[in-house]
Amino acid sequence: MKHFTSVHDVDDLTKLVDLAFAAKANPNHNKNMGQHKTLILLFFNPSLRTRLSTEVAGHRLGMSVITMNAGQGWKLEFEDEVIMNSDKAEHIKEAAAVISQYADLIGVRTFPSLTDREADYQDRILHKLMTYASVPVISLESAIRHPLQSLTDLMTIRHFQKTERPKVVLSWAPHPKALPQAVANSFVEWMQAAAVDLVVTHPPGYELAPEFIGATPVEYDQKKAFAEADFIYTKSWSSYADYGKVLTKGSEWMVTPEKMALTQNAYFMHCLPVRRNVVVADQVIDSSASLVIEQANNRQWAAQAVIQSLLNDLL
Ligand code: AN0
Ligand code: CP
Repeated sequence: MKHFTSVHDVDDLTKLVDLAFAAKANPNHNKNMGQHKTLILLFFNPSLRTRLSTEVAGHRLGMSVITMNAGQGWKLEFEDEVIMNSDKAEHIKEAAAVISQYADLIGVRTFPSLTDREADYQDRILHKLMTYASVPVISLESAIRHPLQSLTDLMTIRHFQKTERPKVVLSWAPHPKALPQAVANSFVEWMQAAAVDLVVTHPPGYELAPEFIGATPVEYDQKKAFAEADFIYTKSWSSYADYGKVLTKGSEWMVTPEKMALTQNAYFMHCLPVRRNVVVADQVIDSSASLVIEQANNRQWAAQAVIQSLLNDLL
C-alpha cells in the first residue's frame, strides 16, 4: 500500500482486516517495526478518536509521533499560480515538501467547505498534500471520505456478524449542524467491497453522490429499511444535491427503541461524536445492542494495521 486515502488504495481488504485483528490480539507484537521512524499528524479540524487512536497506534509500533494542530501554524495557500498577497503565508508546495523532510508518514484531517461542492469532491487539499509530499499519506478524514473509520466499522461488523451475509442499514439522522458526507460515502464504499447486503435509508434530498451510492439500494421508508436488519449504522450528513444544506427539521429520523424492535435484534453503530436524543435515543445507545465504544476501541487496531502496511511497503 502506497497511501491510505480510500478503499481503492487497499490491495487486499480481507488481509488488512485480519492484520487489524492480529494487532488487537497481540498489541505489542510489532513494537520495533517503527523504530527511528516519525509519524506526523496534521489536524486542520477537531478530533478526539482519530487523533488519539492514531497516536496510540504509532507509539505501539515504536514510532515517534508528532501531532500538529494545522490551524495554528502559518495559514496555507492551496491554489496554484496565485499571487500570495492575502493572509496565506505559505504554499502547500513548500509546506508538504518541508514536512516530508521530517516525517516518514504523514496523516491529515481536512473537512470539506460544504460550500464549494466541486472543490470538496475533488478532495483538493488532500490531493495537493499528496502531490507535494514525498512520503505516504494517511487520510484521517478528508472532505469526502473517512477510510480509517470505515476499516474500523468493517472490522466491528465482521466480529459481531451472526450470518455469512448480514443486512447492514445506513440510516440518515437529524442533526442541528450541517455535517460532511464523508463518513457515509466511505461506509458505503467499504460495505460495497465487503460481503454484506447494504441498504441506505434517508429522506428525499439526502441522496449521496452518484459515484458513491452506485447500485446500492435506497429505501426512503426508514421502517421498511429496518426490517430484518442485523446492523443499524446511523450518521447525519448534509445534502449533496442542495450542497451543504440541512433540509429536514424534527426528530422523525432519530433511532429509537421502537425502530430497533423492527430489526432482527440488530446492533446499533455510530462513528461518534454523537448527539444523544437527536441522532439516537439514550435507550438505544445505552443498550447492550450498542457497539459504539467497541467501534472506538477498534480505531486503534485499524490505525495500527494501516501504519504497519505502509511501513512494510517503505522497507
Ligand atoms: C464529523 C463528520 O460528520 O464528518 C466527524 C465525524 C467523525 N462530525 C462532526 O463534526 C460532529
Ligand atoms: N469518529 C471519529 O473520527 O471521531 P473524531 O472526529 O473524534 O476523530
